[in-house]
Amino acid sequence: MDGRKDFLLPSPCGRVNLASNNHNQTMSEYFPNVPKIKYEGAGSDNPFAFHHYNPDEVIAGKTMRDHMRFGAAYWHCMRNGLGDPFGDGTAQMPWDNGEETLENALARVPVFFEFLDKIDIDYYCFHDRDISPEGESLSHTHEMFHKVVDELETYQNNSGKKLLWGTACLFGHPRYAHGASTSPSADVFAYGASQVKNAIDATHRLGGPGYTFWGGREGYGSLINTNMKREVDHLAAFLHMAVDYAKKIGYTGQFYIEPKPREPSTHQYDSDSAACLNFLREYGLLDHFKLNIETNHATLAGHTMEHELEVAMNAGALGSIDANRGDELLGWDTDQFPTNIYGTTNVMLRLLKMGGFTTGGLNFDAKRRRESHEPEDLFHAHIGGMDAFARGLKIAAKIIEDGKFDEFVKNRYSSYDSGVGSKIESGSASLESLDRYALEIAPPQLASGRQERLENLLNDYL
Ligand code: XLS
Ligand code: NI
Ligand code: NI
Repeated sequence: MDGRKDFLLPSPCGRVNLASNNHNQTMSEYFPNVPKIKYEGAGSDNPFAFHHYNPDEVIAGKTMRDHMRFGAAYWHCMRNGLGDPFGDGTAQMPWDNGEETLENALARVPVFFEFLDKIDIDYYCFHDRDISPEGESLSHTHEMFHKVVDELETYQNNSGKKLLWGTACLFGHPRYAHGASTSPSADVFAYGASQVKNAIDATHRLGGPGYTFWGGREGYGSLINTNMKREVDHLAAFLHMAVDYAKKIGYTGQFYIEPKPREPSTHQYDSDSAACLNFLREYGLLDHFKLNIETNHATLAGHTMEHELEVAMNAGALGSIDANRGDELLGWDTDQFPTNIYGTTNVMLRLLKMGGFTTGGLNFDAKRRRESHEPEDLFHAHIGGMDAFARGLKIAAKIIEDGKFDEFVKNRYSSYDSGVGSKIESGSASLESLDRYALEIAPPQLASGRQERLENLLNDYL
């Protein structure tokens, strides 16, 4: 352990270790070496160009821009210093003086909007504590928050950029060590409620079509000191309050829950799509919530992303996507940019079949590697993710158009389309009627699942 210092896990909201702490500069351009990123086609070798994402190209009846509804994460782009459990942040942010002040918070806004403009991303997402710091009191915190929201509103109006969803950071501050709505302290619950009220106000004001709950610390470290039933009841009460408040102020945006099984908690109550749906049903919340599914969280839950998407879709509850990927060799939320075409194809296949997003989008909840510390790396990272999804979209559209997989799967279940199968599906069969039927037929003959043949076919499209 020599030479290794104690560390705090870098928080995705509001805690930055800056490698370079130059004082705020009044610059008109924060990324002077980066041009506006445009589509140049697959033949281009310009690293500052899209090679596949052509925003205005129409695929399967819609422009790529409208299919994707790409979002950038304020926390990763503006607040993630790229620290890790073993070392400080490395990210160069010459516009940021490292201070937790309103002035510094306001100074980040133009940087972020220049980034959105140059990368040609239409949407963004933020936690309250990404955009503004904790104050000396809760009211001071809210006051600074709404000042930065004013600034964001001005920049949105001047640029046409839009909020995809807002959220509150109920996991970074030490007061949330035991959770927020699941904290054993009712006062902490109240603080969390106050933050959420203000974050919903801000999301409403900024026209955000969605609001996300990621229960960062809504879980437990150990059951030895935990009343799980009370905690889950409290979580549900908290979400019901949010639903009631939205109704009261006329906020009609979509609420999302973002499943994640663990990290930072040992077990999080929103552990995967199925657990979230069960919780929402049990507490009468399913009409008010959809899911925001994140690829790396699916991996941590021991599922594929497509599994998580299908579970949500089958319940009519797929709302939005946090686009990233994990590292199969590491067991934590590495939040890497999505570069795996197989993965993006599988996501886009589901999205196309669902008929696309309504309120949601593909939010890059992703960060650069600690070694990619220069501002221009932000661009390379997002370009790669956008191109990977563009390729996934084109491949998925072709697969659906050809219909080969759909036909195979349809045929695989065709015994349910008529005869005894249709009676089973319509509910008119019983154990007794099936007993009589089974005794009369020859033993069932099975057809091959052809998994390998289909995997070969999928590879032919890539
Ligand atoms: C953390 C989550 C978080 C949410 C928003 O793992 O992905 O970033 O997306 O609170
Ligand atoms: Ni996320
Ligand atoms: Ni995550």
